[in-house]
Amino acid sequence: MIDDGVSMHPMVPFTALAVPLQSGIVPDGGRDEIFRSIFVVFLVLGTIVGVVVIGYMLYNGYKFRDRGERDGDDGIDRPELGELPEGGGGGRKLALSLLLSAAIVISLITWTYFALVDVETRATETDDSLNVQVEGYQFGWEFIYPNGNSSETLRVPANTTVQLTVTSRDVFHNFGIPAFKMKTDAIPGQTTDTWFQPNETGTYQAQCFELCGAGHSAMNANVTVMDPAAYQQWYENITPSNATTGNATATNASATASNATAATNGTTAA
Ligand SMILES: [Cu+2]
Repeated sequence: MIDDGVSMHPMVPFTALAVPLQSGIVPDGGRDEIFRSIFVVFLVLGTIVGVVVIGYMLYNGYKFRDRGERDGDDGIDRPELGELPEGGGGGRKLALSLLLSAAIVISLITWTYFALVDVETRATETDDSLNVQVEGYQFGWEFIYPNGNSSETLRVPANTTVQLTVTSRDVFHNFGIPAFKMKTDAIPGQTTDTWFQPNETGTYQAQCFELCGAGHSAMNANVTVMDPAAYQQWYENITPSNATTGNATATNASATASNATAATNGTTAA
């Protein structure tokens, strides 16, 4: 596959761009996994570079230390005050260190670029992902699903890319779910696209990240990541009136009960 891309194909630049995305070199998965990979790679490389640089500095500091009377005993030619260093090997050390740093920095930039391109582009891809509209208002969030129903709790199936179209009904807000490393503007009259991919079921917190008024600090919403089968069942059973509670059976049952009571009362009165 890689060979095909590099041979005489007219689309070589694009194929070449796609290769790092599919090869597994660039992290895949949820945004949290991608950002964690970037953090770990930078941490490890930074630690290695730091250890090498500081280690080499300490080694030279020790090797060329001032030994007073005993200078010269160990056969090391120490620099004298005012003497210019002669350098070794016609600048080979300098060239090597420049080349190494350039290689490390360029590969890091390229790798990070492709990891972030994936984060950016997945917001607009339309595959079998779930699309939810998010509307912010003073002070809360409403989540509108493809079937037109809405809820105050964002319910999503696990292991699915969830694409969000975010907007606001009144002032500037900012919708974010820290657990999924996702945060985007909610601006009236505009929409912003973003995505996240939850992999574990559970309840997470979404909140507003832009000071929008007196109720800003309480502008939270629960994000419930459900087992896909349970999600499907919930999704198929919600109706616009009871979507908020997320408990279709209970609401229908109580509605039926009150209707029955009304009917009975009616009969008695007549
Ligand atoms: Cu807000």
